[in-house]
Amino acid sequence: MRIMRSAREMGIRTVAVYSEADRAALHVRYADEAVCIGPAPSNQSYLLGERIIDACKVTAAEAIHPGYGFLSENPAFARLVKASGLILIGPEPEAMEIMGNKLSAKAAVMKYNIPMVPGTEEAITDLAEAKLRAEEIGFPILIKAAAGGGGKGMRIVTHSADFEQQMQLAVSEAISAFGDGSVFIERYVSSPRHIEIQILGDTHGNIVHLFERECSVQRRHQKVIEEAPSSILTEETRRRMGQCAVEVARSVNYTGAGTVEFILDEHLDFFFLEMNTRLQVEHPVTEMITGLDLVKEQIRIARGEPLSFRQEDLSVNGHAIELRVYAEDPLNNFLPDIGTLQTYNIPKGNGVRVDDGFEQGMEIPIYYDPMIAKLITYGKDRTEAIARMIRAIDEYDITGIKTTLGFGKFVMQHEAFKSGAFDTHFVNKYFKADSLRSENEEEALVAAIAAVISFNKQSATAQVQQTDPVPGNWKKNRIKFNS
Ligand code: MV4
Repeated sequence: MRIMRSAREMGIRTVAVYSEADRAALHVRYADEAVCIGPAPSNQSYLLGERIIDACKVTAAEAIHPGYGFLSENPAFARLVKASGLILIGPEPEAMEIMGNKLSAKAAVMKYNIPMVPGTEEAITDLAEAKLRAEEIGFPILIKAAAGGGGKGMRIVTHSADFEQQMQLAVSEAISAFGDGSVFIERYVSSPRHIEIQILGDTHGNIVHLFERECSVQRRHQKVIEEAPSSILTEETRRRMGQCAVEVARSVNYTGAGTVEFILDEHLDFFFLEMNTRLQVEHPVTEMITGLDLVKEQIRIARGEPLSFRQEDLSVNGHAIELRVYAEDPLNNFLPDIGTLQTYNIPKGNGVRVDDGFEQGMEIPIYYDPMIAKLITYGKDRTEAIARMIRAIDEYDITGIKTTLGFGKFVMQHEAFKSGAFDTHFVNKYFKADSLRSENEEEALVAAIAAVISFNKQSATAQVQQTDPVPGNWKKNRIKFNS
């Protein structure tokens, strides 16, 4: 839906591909044409590149936007698209391939002066040698899988004595997850912030950055809240990180939209980690603060057009926050919750954007990612964006499935989030299921009171009186009643 909307504004006709589970999906109805590419499991549909190429042939489609998941970072698919005479709206397969491996990514940027966490430059082949290197770096160290993603194959080693055992575990995890047992080590940055820079490169050698996104609020490597700009960066650090990101992109002649991922330590020193060679889920916050449409930019780049702006033309305007709304139960260890959207009403009004693909009455399928929507708010500053997010969460009306909306409100109201003093440990450090239970109980109490009042209305004695009201926070206001 997100991608087709931009295509439509550009006068481009679209073809949706869908699995049997998605027959009734909104994107199927929105597209000019739609082609079924197989059964529900993604390895029998959305992950089959050949089926997507076939869908292009039968509809005479000219280009493919690979989205944010599935085949979007798959160099073999990118090559297949090219070999079929089609255009992939994304980078060249070579850039995808290099950045798809953390070690080759680090090697590619080595000749540029990019700060990196001290560690081994090649895959570990000799345990004894690696242990010596770990002792040089100093514990704790982090073992990472070169082919890794989503935190898989990562192991922290606190003591030298655990090194061999943790290495073996990391290698076997990497083999089973990626079919590639290459691992390397780095100094472990214990409480980092995750900050990433959006870049755009055209096919004429122009590369710009679109500032940063702060993505530190995550749970088990699944991002929950993203914002732009980061509340912690100074103008100087922002400029230096942006410049580094442009150089990282330049090291692989990057074309299209991409994201350069950094961690920031407690001294605000930053280190390059990896590059994501796709448009990311959290791109809307960058769109809000720059005024650009990143999908349109991707399409223009794929057509061979030069960027229509230079770095000096870009600036940060206001503040945007995105909450990922997952069909998960925060009270039950974020277990995915499937079912029917019995009620589904989205928030509206000034500064609110909802990117979703569901309507009231639809089923949430079990087959795919549990993220059902993204709620994005924009404000003149961070305080306004937060207040607007809380207002929008309160307006969002979803029944039939459990969601992470209440969890999002918990984060927005937390002192550490409000003050900007948080890192990647925010959720583990501050969130307990009890943090939400009290709010739920309060809502239940309000509902019970409302029922009593309504029941007693005919006797005309019911009175509701709020004491000490807090504007926009009515659920927290104490209610006195007599009936
Ligand atoms: C790190 C790190 C600390 N030190 N590298 C996690 C996923 C992958 N993209 C890189 N990750 C990390 N690499 C060093 N040397 C901590 C993390 C990390 C993390 C990074 C970004 C966002 C969330 C995270 C959660 C846990 C660990």
